[in-house]
Amino acid sequence: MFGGTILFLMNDIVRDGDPVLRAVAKNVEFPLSDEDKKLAHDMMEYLENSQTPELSEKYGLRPGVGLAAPQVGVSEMMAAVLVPSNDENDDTPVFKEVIINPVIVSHSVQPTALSEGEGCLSVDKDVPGYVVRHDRITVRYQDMNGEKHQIRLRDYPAIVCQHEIDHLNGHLYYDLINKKEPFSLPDKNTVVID
Ligand code: NB4
Ligand code: NI
Repeated sequence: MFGGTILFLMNDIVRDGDPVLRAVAKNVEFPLSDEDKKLAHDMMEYLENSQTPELSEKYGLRPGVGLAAPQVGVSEMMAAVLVPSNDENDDTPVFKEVIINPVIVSHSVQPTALSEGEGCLSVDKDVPGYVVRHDRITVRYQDMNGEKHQIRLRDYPAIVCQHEIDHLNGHLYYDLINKKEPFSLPDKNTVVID
């Protein structure tokens, strides 16, 4: 009825405490190996499945808009991002890409944070607080075909990409939460996104 085979389940997601989440991932070489191609497709399929209510419910998938290779135990610079459309009359995603070897080459001074804070498929506990990030970023990455891209992202998609790129460098979202005052915003110009 919905989609094909389920590739990754919650059981496959590495949880906080596993050293792979704290390692700096290895650069990926091109052409992609068959294993890496499958990994890229499987990660994107997890996101698609997890955003399909019937499937996320049936298989107990936590919904996700991003997934980084270290989260499935592979220490490589690869992450899937699927930011769905916010227009009910158009289901074209805002951003859908497997980003490989991504680097943030420049960013705004202006900070941003999600009003509800962040969650992570690899972190079972809830850590409340603002995760302050760059509001606008320029990211250089390669796609699955090895084509090089340099794109600008802002607000929500920029936050998602920063969360994923952080994973590739061994960082978790709660590292960025102010321990004493989790909901303080030192910069008055922070864009808070609902
Ligand atoms: C990555 C995100 C955490 C904050 C913001 C949000 C969800 C994740 C983690 C920034 C990146 C996964 C990867 C959501 C979610 C909104 C869109 C579409 C329909 C449900 C879905 C729910 F699921 N975070 N989960 N966490 N991560 N928005 N949405 N909705 O995606 O750990 O490293 O399906
Ligand atoms: Ni995460």
